[in-house]
Amino acid sequence: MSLQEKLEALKHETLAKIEAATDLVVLNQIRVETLGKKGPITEVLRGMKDLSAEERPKVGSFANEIRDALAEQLEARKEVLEQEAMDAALAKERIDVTLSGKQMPIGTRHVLTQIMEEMEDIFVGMGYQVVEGYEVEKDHYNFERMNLPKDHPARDMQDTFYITDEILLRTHTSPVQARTMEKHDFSKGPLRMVSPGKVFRRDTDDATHSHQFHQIEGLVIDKNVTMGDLKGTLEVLMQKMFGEDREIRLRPSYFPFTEPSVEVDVSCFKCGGQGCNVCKQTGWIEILGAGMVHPNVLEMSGIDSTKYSGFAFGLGPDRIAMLRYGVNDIRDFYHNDIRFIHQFKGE
Ligand code: FA5
Repeated sequence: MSLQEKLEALKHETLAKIEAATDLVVLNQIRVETLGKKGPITEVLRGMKDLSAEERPKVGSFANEIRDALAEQLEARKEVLEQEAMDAALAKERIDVTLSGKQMPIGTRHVLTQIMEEMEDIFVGMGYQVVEGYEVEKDHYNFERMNLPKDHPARDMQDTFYITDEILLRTHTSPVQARTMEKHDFSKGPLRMVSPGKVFRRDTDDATHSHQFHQIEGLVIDKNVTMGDLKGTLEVLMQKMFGEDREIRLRPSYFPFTEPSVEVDVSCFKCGGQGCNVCKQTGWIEILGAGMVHPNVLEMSGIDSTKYSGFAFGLGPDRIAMLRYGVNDIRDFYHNDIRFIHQFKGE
């Protein structure tokens, strides 16, 4: 076989290999094997020194032709394979933007938290500060500083979870009054505070009572604070919570820490006062306890009761939420049934 024939055969063989190559690694191997320094073409070119002067340029230019043709085919095939690799990668990474997204369940604030924050906002708008208290409290603040010494019969009004003789789960948010009063610097202005939070009583759970519930305590101390201020404040609160045409009425009551003490009713938002199942046919709904801070409570906190007076109130957000949303059983707030909770998505 002449050199030319050998080269011709090599060309055909290599072109077939190039055509058959399906990936870039194999293609590169073909290039190295055929056109590389140790490849057959280089070998032919190297052996030219043994050829006659006549044959040398012919074989030389033929070998170069074949080398160029193969290099061209290798390049062309490389482009095809690169394009195919790119297409395959794009197809694999393809994102279908029309697919619907995964729904992440989003939590909501509990309806009682929402109600309490709504009321806090109303008070902040009237210049009150929001104060946090302790759920585990001293008997001293929960009772004694609230004018309920150890043997006071009115302690029975709030059946208590004791931890030790002196430590208990607070039965109301009123101890925050005492803690705030003793710290307040009256030279800087009057005291206006609300304190929301959990309270605990050994009450038997039923539709309107829970052993754990919430209260919002309110306290204002200044010179010349009157019962009229208390009434006006609570009227604003109730109108914002239950509608502009709500009215309130005060009924005499008893709390050891206020004198006089009142129970506050709001005119029924459902029947407007005609009488219905929500207000038990009375036209009024009892909503909170309040009164003028007892002089003993002021004095025990180091406040001169001849100069200062104040009002206080304690309302139950659980009951307010029940009234507003028509919830018949307070225990629904605490069972954490997602079907119930999800009804109050808030804004
Ligand atoms: C008190 O706890 C007084 N500390 C309120 C107060 C503060 C009066 C400041 C004067 C001055 P009372 O026990 O009535 O009061 O409770 C207040 C409110 O808490 C009630 O009107 C009611 O809405 C709510 N409440 C009381 N017991 C329960 C209970 N077991 N479950 C749910 N809510 C309750």
